[in-house]
Amino acid sequence: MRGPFLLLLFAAATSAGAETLTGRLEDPSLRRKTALVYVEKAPGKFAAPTDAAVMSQIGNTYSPRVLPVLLGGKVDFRSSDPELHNVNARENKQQIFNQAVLPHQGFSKKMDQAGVVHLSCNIHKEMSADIVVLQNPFFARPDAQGGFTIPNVPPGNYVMRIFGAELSDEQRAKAFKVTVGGGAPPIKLAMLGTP
Ligand SMILES: [Cu+2]
Repeated sequence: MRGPFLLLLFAAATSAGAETLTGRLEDPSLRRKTALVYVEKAPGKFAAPTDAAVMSQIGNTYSPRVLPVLLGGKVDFRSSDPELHNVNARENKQQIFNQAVLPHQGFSKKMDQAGVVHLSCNIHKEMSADIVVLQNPFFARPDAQGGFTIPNVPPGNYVMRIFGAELSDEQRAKAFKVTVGGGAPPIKLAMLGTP
């Protein structure tokens, strides 16, 4: 009884026909600097988790340095510091909001536009972070060897992108064309085309 029952449970947890996307960053410099790999756009709408993601201000730094959130998701900005901060949020050089954060206080914002939101603090120039607002949940943080695994991706052709604070504009803008399913091999991401 036990074996077949578990198998059924497993099948129900995966969407029909979905594949596991596995891949690797080939260039050593990409491996060092990439915090996030993600599918730019996938068909369908994806509900954001109801729980807010958290961006902390602690010891005059933002933590985490790169925060992925799903479009429509909420971010709680929270300060653990005894001094005043603010959150100056810009996307494509346009200011989205700029809000003061009193010591040990915070506020929430809904992220309703896909893209990279850069955060700074006007009081502490060293404070810097990015929120990557994603259209779909197909993203991963690569491991130290550059490997990544994204489960439950519907078969198809996609554009993948990479993000990291230290990546160049060219690296951030690079569109990696990938195929998922149909026996396609693991994905290799390299700046000079896929080998
Ligand atoms: Cu500050």
